[in-house]
Amino acid sequence: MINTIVAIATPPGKGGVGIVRLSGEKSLDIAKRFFSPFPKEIEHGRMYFGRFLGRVEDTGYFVFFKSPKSYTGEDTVEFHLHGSPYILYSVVSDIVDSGFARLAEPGEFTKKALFNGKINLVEAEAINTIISAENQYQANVLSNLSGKLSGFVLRLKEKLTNSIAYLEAAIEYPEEEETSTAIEKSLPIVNESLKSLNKVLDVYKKTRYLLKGAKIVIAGKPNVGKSSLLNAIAGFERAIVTDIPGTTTDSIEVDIEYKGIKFSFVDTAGIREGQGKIESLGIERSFKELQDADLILYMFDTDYSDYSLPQEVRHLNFKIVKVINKIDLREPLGFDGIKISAKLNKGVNDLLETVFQYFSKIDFSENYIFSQRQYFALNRAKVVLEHFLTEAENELFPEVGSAMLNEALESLESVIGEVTTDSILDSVFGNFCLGK
Ligand SMILES: Nc1nc2c(ncn2[C@@H]2O[C@H](COP(=O)(O)OP(=O)(O)OP(=O)(O)O)[C@@H](O)[C@H]2O)c(=O)[nH]1
Ligand SMILES: [Mg+2]
Repeated sequence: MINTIVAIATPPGKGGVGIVRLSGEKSLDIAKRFFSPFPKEIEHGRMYFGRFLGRVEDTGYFVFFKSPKSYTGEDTVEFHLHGSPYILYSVVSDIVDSGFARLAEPGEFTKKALFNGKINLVEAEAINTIISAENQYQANVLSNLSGKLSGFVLRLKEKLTNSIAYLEAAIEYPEEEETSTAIEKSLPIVNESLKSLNKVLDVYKKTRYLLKGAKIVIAGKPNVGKSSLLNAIAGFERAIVTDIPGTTTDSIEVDIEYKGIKFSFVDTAGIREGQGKIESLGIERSFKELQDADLILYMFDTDYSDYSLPQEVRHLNFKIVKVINKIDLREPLGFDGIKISAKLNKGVNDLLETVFQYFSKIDFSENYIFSQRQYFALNRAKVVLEHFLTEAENELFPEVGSAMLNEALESLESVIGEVTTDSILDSVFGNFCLGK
């Protein structure tokens, strides 16, 4: 089994510099074999200038990082050559053909870092997210998040471990420790842990749009100008606009970036009753989009005098912004929302600004979670702790209580990778790219 791995670390395509990265015990031997002149004494982290002598020759640098002071924790070599895909591929082939190294799997460098204790699972996830950062938030904030989340989980773990200790003592020495006092003693700790978990989970629900983009759904009755607004936002005729009610029968999405946040605007079929099959299916889809929206723009036009929200969307009130369109036709009276003319592109910028303000008000410094996986693991811990509290109201034996808290502990450990399974690793490393 060949343990040394090699891959191109820079993105596919041409660039000024391209890096081929090696990790494993044979790294230095490979450098010795292909790089000339090869220095007599090698210093950790120093760049050496010379030539890579393979089927293609190229001038550049190589650098050696000695274990454990490298990204993966193993001996690592990087060749910094010219960023031509042809050169880099032939360098990798030369190295693989030498029999000293094999091609790395996607994410394998980071996986090695994880297994060698250089980083934890949360940090591995952060690396992948930072690599694919698409906006300011992801790039700036994520680098701090992994430390925050790990710290949060460790603090919580410590508290629960203390509680488990009380319960275990009551199980071991029932004569000294009253079983009911052991449960009572752990109640405030479980309560407090649950509170902090709830807070972190709630903030995630409000801020997850920063990772995947905020979904803004444009809804309303047929013909009010929803598709016209989508087109105004897109800056081109994305959706078909006609004066026939029921023109849009499917959801149409347009992605834009505004002040560093990604927004996906979704135009939907106008909501009305008793239509044909296609339109009804479209309307059903509109309702689905509404459920999934981070924010809803509910649109009226100046033909209407009743500006109340329909029954079906009223319960989503907290995230609805009312918009009235076609103000070029007449001035809406008594309307307490945003006034626009999609056709004349009037007020559309103010609308975008309002949408942006809605999201920028959310305080994401409180957010610790940045993947679904982390969310589900913490949520499982939360559910178990809630269960503990309800059971404790009746009668909870220390054995059962301890088993529950251990289950919560395990969920917490799975967040930072102290407990890992193949499915956890797959979910973290499944979308890594080569060379990372
Ligand atoms: N005067 C005026 N007409 C508008 C304005 N916005 C849209 N319209 C017109 O209103 C009609 C309907 O516009 P659409 O954008 O297709 O409306 P919709 O809400 O998408 O309609 P459905 O897809 O049927 O639900 C078209 O004839 C548009 O030209 C506006 O600001 N002013
Ligand atoms: Mg439409």
